[in-house]
Amino acid sequence: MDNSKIKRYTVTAALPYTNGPVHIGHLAGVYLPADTYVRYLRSNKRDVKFICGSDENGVPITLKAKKEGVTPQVIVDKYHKIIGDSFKEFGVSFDIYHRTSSLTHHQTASNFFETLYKKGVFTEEVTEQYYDEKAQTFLADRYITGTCPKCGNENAYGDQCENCGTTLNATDLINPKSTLSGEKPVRRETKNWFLPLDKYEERLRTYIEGHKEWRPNVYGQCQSWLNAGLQPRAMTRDLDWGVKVPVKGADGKVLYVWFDAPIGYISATKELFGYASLDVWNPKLEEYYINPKEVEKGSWENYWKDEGTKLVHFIGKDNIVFHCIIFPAMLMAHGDYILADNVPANEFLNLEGQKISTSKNWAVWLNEYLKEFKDKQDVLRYVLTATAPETKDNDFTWKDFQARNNNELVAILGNFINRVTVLTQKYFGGKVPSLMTITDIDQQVIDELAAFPGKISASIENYRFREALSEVMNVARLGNKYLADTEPWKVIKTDEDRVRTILYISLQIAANIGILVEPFLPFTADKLMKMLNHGGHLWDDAGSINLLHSGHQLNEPVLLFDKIEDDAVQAQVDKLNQSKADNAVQTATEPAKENIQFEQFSAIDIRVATIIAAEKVEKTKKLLKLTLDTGIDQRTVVSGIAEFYSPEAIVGQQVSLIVNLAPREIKGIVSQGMILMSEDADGKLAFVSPVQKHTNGSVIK
Ligand code: B3M
Ligand code: ZN
Repeated sequence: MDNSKIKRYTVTAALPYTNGPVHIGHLAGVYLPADTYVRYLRSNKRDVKFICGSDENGVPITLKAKKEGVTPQVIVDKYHKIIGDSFKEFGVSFDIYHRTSSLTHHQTASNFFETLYKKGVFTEEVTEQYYDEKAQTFLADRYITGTCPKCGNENAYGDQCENCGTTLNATDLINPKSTLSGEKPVRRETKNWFLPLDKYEERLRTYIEGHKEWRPNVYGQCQSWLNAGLQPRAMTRDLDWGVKVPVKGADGKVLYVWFDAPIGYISATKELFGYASLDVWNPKLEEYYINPKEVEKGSWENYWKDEGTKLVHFIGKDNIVFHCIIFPAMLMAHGDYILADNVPANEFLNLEGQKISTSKNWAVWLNEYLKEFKDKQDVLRYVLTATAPETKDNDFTWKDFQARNNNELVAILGNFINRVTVLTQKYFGGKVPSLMTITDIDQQVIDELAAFPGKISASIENYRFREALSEVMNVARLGNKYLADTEPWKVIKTDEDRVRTILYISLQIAANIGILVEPFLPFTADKLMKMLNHGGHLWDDAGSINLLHSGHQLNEPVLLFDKIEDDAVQAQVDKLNQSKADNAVQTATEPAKENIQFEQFSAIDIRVATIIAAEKVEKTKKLLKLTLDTGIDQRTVVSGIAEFYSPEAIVGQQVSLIVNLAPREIKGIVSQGMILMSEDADGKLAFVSPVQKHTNGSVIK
């Protein structure tokens, strides 16, 4: 969008599902770039609203509630608070953090649907969906598991097999099973309302192709959706949690979560402007982000319906189609709204070489990080921006975290600020000295400094936050180099005026850093500005060497950053390894089998027996031929334990034997029974034996 036409900005960050806390992947992918962008705009005195909230509808929430045996409301209340707190603690400066369970949202989403319905936008279609007769409910995709037709994974979901990554329809699954009742679901007809995306294909193509400046990953994904041809998509679901479908005959149906969630941006904006009556304000929210008595003046509609508004959605790459195809189609169908000018979606952040996974607890949770690295929000903000997955997936490692803190924040940024402020205290009692004669080397530094704000602006406005942050660090590098070249600590012995100039210029560099670093590291900027006893400067002031006046008194220097020691990061690595170990156990453990009746169990005759002879079965690797004393008789059993036990070692060993298993012939030997073995995650076998010697023939029950 042409900069001169922009009157205001609406910046949204994806609404997190309230089915768990947020982790570093969320922060790196969405909330930090969005916050940096918005802070930069504010520093440029632009009119901007930064919108977010909790996504509290949809199956992810109901599944979590089922799992924990509580109502969805309990889940959303819990995580809305945890997530909101994390954002606040990390300085993510939303103008509002709203929630889609609010009345304002239900009304807004419902009205939006109704408008489209009345315009005749939707098509009604009756389709067959799986229905759980026992639980008396239609089953959303995630409530159905079964065998993946592609890879044979027995625990594939109705929408996706997490083993091979294939996208599935619930009806593709072999042996589908309801996760609610364990029953086999039946197909039943149900009516839903579909958004005919195909009808918007041409307009969407024009829209997308008008934005060739979008990131290649975003633009490319949109192209491939369009090229594949768009299909009508159901905008309603048979579910009892969410926004009710405001149409006759739609009992028991709610809006598809991806229909209502993006409307959540609009309802949050409405709420921000005091659209709702006071009794629906959420007291918890006000405490976070806004003062209810000072609702914004003006109209929310300007931020959504005026052509002079630049709308930007920050999201993760798995949300691209919803923000670039489906939501724009909804907005087009409605007719009153502007479309996004950019959708800077990030790729994924991995953790120590593996995909971040909530279910495997392979993550760094923000609420936990803050307990373990107190007051180090900006260290994480720094590392996550410096390694942001802007163009490809990236990896977060604790070693890199430590290295970037120690070698960059401490050694470059912290060191420069510390040197300047300490020297100023030492030589001039903490007062900004006067600028005396300017030499060539000074002028060069002054010129270089002046060029930074423009460069950094260009990077931020093009959503290249990594690049922008590395330029901010270059300002500190410039300062360090200037001090190293001019050596004020030596010159002080011979030429105090020269040192005045050097420190004057260095202090201006420090104050510039305070402005330029603020969008990225707000806590550090704050600390630095307090140290400089200064504030109120905005982006436009950057580049100048007149920010701190001669004679201005600084405050006592404090350290901006401190070193992170090996044991602190080792503790984090250990914690992850523990998750890995816990998971190995969980994933290797066979899923529990279905219940059996007691009669079925007692039909199995298990006895204590002693191995009295053992030999290898020829031409096999795994088999031993054993002779057993069962207390009833002596018999031969063939057992696949040769890789774990040598024949000599097990003579005399007591074991548990199923004595009434029908005889089977194995490699020409008749095996009469089966020895019970336990098998661990790695497939290792061990005897299951009485812990003290029992008479052969004793019954195991
Ligand atoms: N809650 C999906 C997610 O967390 C979804 C984003 C909604 S943005 C309107 O990945
Ligand atoms: Zn599969």
